[in-house]
Amino acid sequence: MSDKKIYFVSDAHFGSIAGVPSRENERRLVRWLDQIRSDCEALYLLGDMIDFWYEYKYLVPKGYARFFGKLAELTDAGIPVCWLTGNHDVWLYSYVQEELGVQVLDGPLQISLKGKSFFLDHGDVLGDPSRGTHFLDWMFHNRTTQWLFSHVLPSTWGIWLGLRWSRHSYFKRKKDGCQQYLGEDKEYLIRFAKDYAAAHPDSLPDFFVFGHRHIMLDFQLVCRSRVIILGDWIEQFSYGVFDGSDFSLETFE
Ligand SMILES: [Mn+2]
Repeated sequence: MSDKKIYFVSDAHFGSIAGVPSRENERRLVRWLDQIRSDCEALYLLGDMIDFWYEYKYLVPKGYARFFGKLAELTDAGIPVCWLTGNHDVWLYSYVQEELGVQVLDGPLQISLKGKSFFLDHGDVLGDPSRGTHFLDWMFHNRTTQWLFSHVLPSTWGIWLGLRWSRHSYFKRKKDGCQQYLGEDKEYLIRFAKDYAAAHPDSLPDFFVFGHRHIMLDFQLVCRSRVIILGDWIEQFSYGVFDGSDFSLETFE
């Protein structure tokens, strides 16, 4: 087995208009990708890398040139990059696949990596009992709503609305004070993993890896299964790395 590693990162929210230094964060991510490149076997982006992405048939949003260029460089060098969509970048249709060679998937993804089993997802819906969350998820993935958004709303309004919505959710998160770990009974993703473990005792993944919560968490679910939440690339600059035997959460710079 190769001694290269699998890397995981999520929630950079590039392009945010909530007053975060997005360009600086983007440069930092590119430096990180440069650093891991030589021992990176595969890279998993677990969603919300972009604060609001919507692509039209002939148009994509401005920005992200350094980030996208670096992804293209990795895939050109034969390093697989997989992007699991989050709730802010649901609408990655074909552009990054065709232009950057990045595989785009809607999670959850169950996959074996270097001999261990992984359950990967952005984590915005799993375990969340709120009807609002499920309704939004349904609406975001609905073909008709997508068609209306693409063809009826002018692109300027569409992107403006999206960025405003994203900024609203950024400040709501701050106001609600849910940037901290809420405890295993209140964290939806841990609750989801517990239910999953109870329902699938024979096919329990070694690692559940999620984004979305913007907290760094490494939680021992049962003796041979852990729940990892990756943190973010806004304030924590955290990532996950799996070397074939152990998974660790680290921070960059
Ligand atoms: Mn999210």
